[in-house]
Amino acid sequence: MIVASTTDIGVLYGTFALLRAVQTQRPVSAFSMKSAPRVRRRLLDHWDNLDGTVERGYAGRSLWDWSRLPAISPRYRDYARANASIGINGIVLTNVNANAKVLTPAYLAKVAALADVFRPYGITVYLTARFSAPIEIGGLTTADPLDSRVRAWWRAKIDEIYGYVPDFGGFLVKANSEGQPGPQDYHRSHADGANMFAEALAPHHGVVMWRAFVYRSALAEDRVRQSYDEFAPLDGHFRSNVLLQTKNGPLDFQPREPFHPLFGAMPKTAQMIELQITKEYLGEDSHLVYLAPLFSEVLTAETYARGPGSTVGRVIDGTLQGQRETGMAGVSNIGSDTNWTGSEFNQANWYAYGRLAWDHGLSPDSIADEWVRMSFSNDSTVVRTIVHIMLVSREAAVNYMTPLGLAHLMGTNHHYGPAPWARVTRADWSPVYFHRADSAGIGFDRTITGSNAVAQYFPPVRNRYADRATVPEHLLLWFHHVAWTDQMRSGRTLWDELALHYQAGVDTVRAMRHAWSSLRGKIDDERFTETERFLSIQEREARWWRDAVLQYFATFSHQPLPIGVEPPAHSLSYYLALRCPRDEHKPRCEAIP
Ligand code: GCV
Repeated sequence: MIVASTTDIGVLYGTFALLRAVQTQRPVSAFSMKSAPRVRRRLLDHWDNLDGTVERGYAGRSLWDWSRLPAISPRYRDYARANASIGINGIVLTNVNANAKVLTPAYLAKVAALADVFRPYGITVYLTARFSAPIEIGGLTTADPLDSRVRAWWRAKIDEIYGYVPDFGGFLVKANSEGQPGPQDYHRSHADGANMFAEALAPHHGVVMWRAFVYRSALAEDRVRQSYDEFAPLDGHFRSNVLLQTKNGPLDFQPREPFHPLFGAMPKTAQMIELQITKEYLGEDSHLVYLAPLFSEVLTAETYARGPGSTVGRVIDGTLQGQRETGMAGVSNIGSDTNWTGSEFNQANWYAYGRLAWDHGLSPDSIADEWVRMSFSNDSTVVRTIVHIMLVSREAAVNYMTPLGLAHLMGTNHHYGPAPWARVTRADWSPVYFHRADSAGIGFDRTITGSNAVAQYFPPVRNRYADRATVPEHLLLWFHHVAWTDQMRSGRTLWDELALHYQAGVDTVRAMRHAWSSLRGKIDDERFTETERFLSIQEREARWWRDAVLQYFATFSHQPLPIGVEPPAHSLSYYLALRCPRDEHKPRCEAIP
């Protein structure tokens, strides 16, 4: 058996591939494979804060123990090895809602200690840069990217960082988004901001990953238009070591969104995709939702930027438009839990992300098959059963949360559980802003008669989405406001179709639970019992979703539930009472009985 590569790290990856073949019981004697990653930077983005919390708590407590660092926990090495085994080669240690303190010498020494642990595994460290750091820790009165003192400050800071971490990867920046400071505070463009960092990083071969997730107050306009409107005109204005990091969809990591229209629309710009591994809007820890189908749906989506075959995957791997800098980022779901990710099945999403970052053409079922064999068993019944559960789980979540192109019906602070009735001061954070239900119908008109966001796509995608006759039904209400009694392709009314999707979501989770129960005794008790418990929560909460959403929409549609949909267990006022108080940020509000 020969494992060979042109680099040390390549040999490590090859060894992991061989181990994977052994663990999944492939015939090793005939084993021959050649593999190279399709994107260069395969990153995990931690949204971890310096106080040990993780953004909104989705990923538990942070793995990084900043108070003890530079002392090294053995878990850091295990973490690096696990990442290397799936080809991840970069870690952004800190939250995009950044804290400038991480750029001070005391923290840089801690960052250097982590970088030393990760380096042998081929993993480079990156940090988030707070745009206003020159003011907060630099004693300047401005952070204007065209001010020479500010530029000099960043140059010196970056030189200093490379003194601690000679192979530092660069910065990830969230600017002028959700209250974060940025170049627009000084009437400069995103390109001005990004290029300031890029210029200072270039001599060290570092990059800046500039996030395209921006939106202003959207009382009058459509929030999902804004990132494209802001960035598309800047194509060609970014330096070559800037990567524009764009979320998979134009809203915010929903159970289903169309792909982001910026993919393919900036041929002179290196574009990374940002996927969310942590399940912010998908039931967080307790819902079993395997995300490879979601990731793969967007990576294989046809943008038509250069005709057929212009998939999102080919935009970000540079083969479509010739970019040399390429990358993918996954928002990490890893915390300090013993099993890393809070639930066993969340590990599958970490695994799937790494495998797809290596090769975006891999199929969700082959990845699930590998993961189950390596994590549970090679027994064919166990593999078949668990892979099936995983593969149906994402569509189940779409069905019981936001079917037919609905989006953002979740509680406004915690993003857990249904709150289609919620309004908050910021209109574009409110479910009512997104679903637009009224007595006539439901859905956001993004065609020419509405916000016309559909025009941001290339033809023929644009035409397909704009036309009620051709829009895929799973995106219908994303692009159209549809009457409750309009006929769907099935011949049913929209109302009946919606209700049946919610019921299908509940039924699928029940079937997942049933299938799981057949595995008792075939896998270890600990993981069997944990998953059984989570699936029972998931089933109860799928019902919660179905009941709360349908009862609320029934107040507009005045339609009865179709045959086949179970009557709600509680009244609407009961569900309204479960709302979370405005200012609470906890991963879960009141659980329903
Ligand atoms: C890091 C969403 C999340 C925020 C997150 C933001 C982002 O709005 O709810 O918690 O902040 O996305 O991606 O920047």
